[in-house]
Amino acid sequence: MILVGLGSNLPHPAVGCPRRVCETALDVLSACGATVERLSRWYRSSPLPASDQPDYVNGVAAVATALDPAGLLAAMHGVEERLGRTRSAPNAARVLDLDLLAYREIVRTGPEPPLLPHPRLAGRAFVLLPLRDVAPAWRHPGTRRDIADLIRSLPPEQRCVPLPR
Ligand code: PH2
Ligand code: MG
Ligand code: MG
Repeated sequence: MILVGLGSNLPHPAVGCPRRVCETALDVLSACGATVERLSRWYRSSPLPASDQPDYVNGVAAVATALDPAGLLAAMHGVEERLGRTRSAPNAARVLDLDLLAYREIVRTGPEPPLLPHPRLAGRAFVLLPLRDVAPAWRHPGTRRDIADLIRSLPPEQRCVPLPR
């Protein structure tokens, strides 16, 4: 399973609202060599850490690709750039964020990106809830904890609710 996380909390001037940005990102990513095999529901989530930024739209896609992890990450950065992402401060509001969450069973802790699985995946409802939609039997390749267990361990205060289809 190769899993990509999507997030947006700013509109794109031409593409539209955050949800449209995420949907468009998947079309562009498919054209760049990673085709979408399964897609979660879209979720509305409060920014983490809590701030007065707009809510995010988040989702997770399972993709099929011949690219290796570094190649896929480069393609994802290309999609972010095509959709007008400018990199400012960490956790700043953004038009599009694509994160490589997991690449099959690979565990990689450095030195170069991508770190796999994504190092902050476990504590985030906006990753784990959509991840369960696409891969309900998924296990963290490093810790071997399954998705249900990870979701049970989430702190209760993270708001993350599915949007109507
Ligand atoms: N991404 C972040 C930081 N905080 N919060 C939510 N709800 N959704 C995100 O995608 C998100 C975030 C950094 O990538
Ligand atoms: Mg991110
Ligand atoms: Mg990112």
